[in-house]
Amino acid sequence: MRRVWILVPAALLLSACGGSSGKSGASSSGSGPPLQTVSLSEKEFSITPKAIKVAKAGTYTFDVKNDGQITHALEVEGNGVEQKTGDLDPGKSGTLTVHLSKTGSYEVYCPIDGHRQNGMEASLTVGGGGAMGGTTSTEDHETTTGGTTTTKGGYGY
Ligand SMILES: [Cu+2]
Repeated sequence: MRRVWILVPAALLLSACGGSSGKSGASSSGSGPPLQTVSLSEKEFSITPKAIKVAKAGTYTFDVKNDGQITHALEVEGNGVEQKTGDLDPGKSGTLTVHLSKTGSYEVYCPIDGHRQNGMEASLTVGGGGAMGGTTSTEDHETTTGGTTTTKGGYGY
């Protein structure tokens, strides 16, 4: 009857090893606390950074500062989302908490008349969630020298 004593612990060990394979990723969806705060700067007429990327869908807070001389605001739009700050006087900051429930592209722009057409827009990309080590690259914006905006593409006034 010694065999029983040997077999039982062996069986326990086997089941202990094989049983706990693979965590089922409990993805907490819904509106939790913001995953990240994205800082933006606005002036005439640009939004910095021009390309915003976040790793996955979720709730994000946009912290926007008006570094310009006139009133600006910030709107985030796309995939069923449309939210904006109130008017931001020069030197003021505002925050906008947005639930980006879908991956894909969103538009970020200044909703004040004509500002977007003059260049106050940025792209926001929400990644697929599989990205390892969420890289928030806010470094790849072009360095535009000089304040003269000579990019008048449309003359439809
Ligand atoms: Cu503006």
